[in-house]
Order: sequence, then C-alpha cells, then structure tokens
Amino acid sequence: MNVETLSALLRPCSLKDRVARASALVLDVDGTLAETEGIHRRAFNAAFTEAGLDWYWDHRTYKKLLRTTGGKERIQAFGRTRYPRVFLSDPDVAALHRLKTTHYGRLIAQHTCRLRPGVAALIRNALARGQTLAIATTTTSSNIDELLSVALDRNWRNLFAAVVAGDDVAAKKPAPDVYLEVLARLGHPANDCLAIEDSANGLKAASSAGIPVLISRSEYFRDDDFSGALAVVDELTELV
Ligand code: XBP
Ligand code: MG
Repeated sequence: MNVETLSALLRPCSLKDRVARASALVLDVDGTLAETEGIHRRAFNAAFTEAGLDWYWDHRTYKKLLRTTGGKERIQAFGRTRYPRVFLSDPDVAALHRLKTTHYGRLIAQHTCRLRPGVAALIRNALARGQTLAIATTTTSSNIDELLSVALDRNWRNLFAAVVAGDDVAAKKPAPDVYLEVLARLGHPANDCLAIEDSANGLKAASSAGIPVLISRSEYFRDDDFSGALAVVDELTELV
C-alpha cells in the first residue's frame, strides 16, 4: 500500500474521531446547515422591488456582497458604493431589511429548503453521544426558526444548548463575538469545541474565539481561503 492510499484511508477516520471527541459542536447556519444564500438573495431582490427600488443582485454581485456579513450591513455597503448620493438612514435600512426578512420566511416555507447531506446524521450522532450542540450565525434570529422548524424539527430549539444570532452581539462575523457568546453560555473551553463553517469569515470568527474549525464547502464560498481550518470537506457526510 502506498503512502497516498494509506493517508486517504486514515484521514476520514481521524476526522470522524475529531468530531466525536469534541465536547460541543458549534454550527453555522447559512451555507453550512442548508444552502440558503440563494434564497437570501431572492428575498433581498423581492424587498427591493416591493420598496420601489430598481436594485437587483445577480449571483455574481451577491457573491461579492457576501464579503459583508449581515443583511442590513450588506444593504448599507451596496447603497454606499453604487449610489453614493443616495442617503440610506439606519431606519430606512432596517425597514428594507424587515421586508427582506418577511420575503425570506415566505420563500423558505414555499421551497421547504432541505438540510445539506450529512447534517441530520451529524446532529443525531452528536446527541446520541451526549455532545452539546450550539448555533453561531450571522443571520436574523427568526430566519433560523423559519429554516429549522421546517428542515429539522418543529422543536429544534430543544436540541441546542445555545443559539446566538447576529443581532445578539455587538459585531458580526468575522468578529469572534457570536462564538465568544456561545462559549460564555456553554461554559466549555474553546479548544474542546469544534466549529463547523462554510466561509472564510466564519473561519476567522471561530478561530479568533479559539475554536478549531472544520469547513464544509458551500455554493458561494467554495473558493475562499480556508488556511487555518482543521480540514475542508465537500459534504458533512464525510464526517459522520
Ligand atoms: C450569513 C450571512 C447572513 C445572511 C443574511 O453568514 O451573512 O447575513 O446572508 O442574513 P454566516 P440577514 O453563514 O457566516 O453566519 O439578512 O438576516 O442578516
Ligand atoms: Mg455560513
């Protein structure tokens, strides 16, 4: 047996062990649990139309805009660069974002967005092993509920010891705030936990909080720089 074959055989096993040994798994939502960013994009566009704006974010534009985490911040960043003479106040942005959030809920309900392969098994196995589960996400709290009550379980909240969303903290990813808040609520040492993320911003956020990170590559962030991650996989099926 050559070295490549041997390491290919060992790698998935040691990764699975690494997942099983963590005291807590801290999960990102968008891109990691489900491919939701395309639905976020459609919800933003529906909100722009409803508000009478002629803005439209195509796939390419949205990919660039995703560098700015958080929907309100993304709207503000787009407005500033594309329409510097138009002043969008914080209340204007908040109102537009509320429209977006309503459209997102409607679209998620309509399309019954599925969990990505391996996610349900990862959650099931973790609970069976007695591991703690938590969520650290940038998205709006109600979006987690819209998604997981349909895609996971109506009582999904009971499965997670801590759920921290973007507006619960002062600064969104890549700042470590959501992860630091999860650690504070769980009381686990950072190094005993494992974060599962799909973006470089998420990797930076969790790493800055001292949590080792596994990356599950997603549609919008496939080509991000993931150096510093424990491992990068295409699907969580590789870890269960
Ligand atoms: C997800 C995001 C979110 C969503 C939109 O990042 O950046 O902003 O795109 O959600 P991550 P809101 O997966 O790293 O947490 O519009 O509700 O802010
Ligand atoms: Mg993500």
